[in-house]
Amino acid sequence: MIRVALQAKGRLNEDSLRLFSEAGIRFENAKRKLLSKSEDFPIEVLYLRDDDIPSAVSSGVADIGFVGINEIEEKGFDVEVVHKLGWGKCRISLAIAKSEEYTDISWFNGKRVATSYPNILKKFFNENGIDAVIEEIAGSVEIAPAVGMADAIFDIVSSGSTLVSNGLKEVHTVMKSEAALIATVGLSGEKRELLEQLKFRFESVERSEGKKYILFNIPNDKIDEALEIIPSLKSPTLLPLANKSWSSIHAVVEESVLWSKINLLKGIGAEDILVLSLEMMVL
Ligand code: PRT
Ligand code: ZN
Repeated sequence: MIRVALQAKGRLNEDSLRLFSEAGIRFENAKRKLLSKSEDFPIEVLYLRDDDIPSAVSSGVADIGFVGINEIEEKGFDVEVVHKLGWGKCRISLAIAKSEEYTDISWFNGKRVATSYPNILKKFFNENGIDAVIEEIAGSVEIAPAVGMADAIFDIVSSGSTLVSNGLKEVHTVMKSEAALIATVGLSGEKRELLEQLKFRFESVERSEGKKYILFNIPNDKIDEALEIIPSLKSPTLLPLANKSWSSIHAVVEESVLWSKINLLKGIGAEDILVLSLEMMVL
């Protein structure tokens, strides 16, 4: 049995549960219980605030967890980052009032900066020789300059629209973050084996993202041209049809180029083109 810590509610909760579900693992009463098991895999889930996940995994209360890299950096707990998940992407940036003239990082000397990430900011200021006052606040950081609590903020940004609507501008990105699968350092035996199985499933799901499965029929003398149009990860599948002068080709194609490939295939006489969604690519 392995125990995973997931965010109880918030930005990472849904994507975390979706990834487990796509990997064939659902949890009982996912919304109601703080600790719930799965019938599909020897795993139980512990729902926590994201701030508490690094310490839970570091201490072994949970064996693994999904959390933003920003929380790991801020809390400073020792954990193994097993796999970056590619979602929950954001940056942590310094922002100041739009009306202020910004020169360079030395602007922050002698200023007060409000943040919920004091440790990351302290380290950044130390490394850059900046002498500023850090005001730690738990939330509503972006309002601090307008109410006179601080001259600037250091906070998470993704689209940037929260900054704009509070009359702020982003002037320096200190770190980039995304969600990651983390584990207790030195996890071994059965738990390590289960972690490897999970990682294998997650990677199979991720590999299929942005890809479609395409099938079409093509006259035999056009097979070579068709194969040039759809370079495949592996050799595409080529099947004979009842009509002996035609064949069927099956392949995996990047979604971003799907329509241009379909046009090219139609141009060389492909027919009965079917596009299917792809759930997993287990290599
Ligand atoms: O209750 P709990 O403590 O678990 O949740 P929380 O409120 O601390 O965290 P939550 O759910 O807001 O975010 C969880 C994680 O998602 C963060 O630790 C980041 O790793 C990641 N993440 C990704 C973000 C954002 N994008 C993001 N945009 N976390 C917060 N934001 C905030 C941002 O600070 C701003 O106030 O969302 C607002 C909108 O951002 P803009 O730039 O798109 O306007
Ligand atoms: Zn939090």
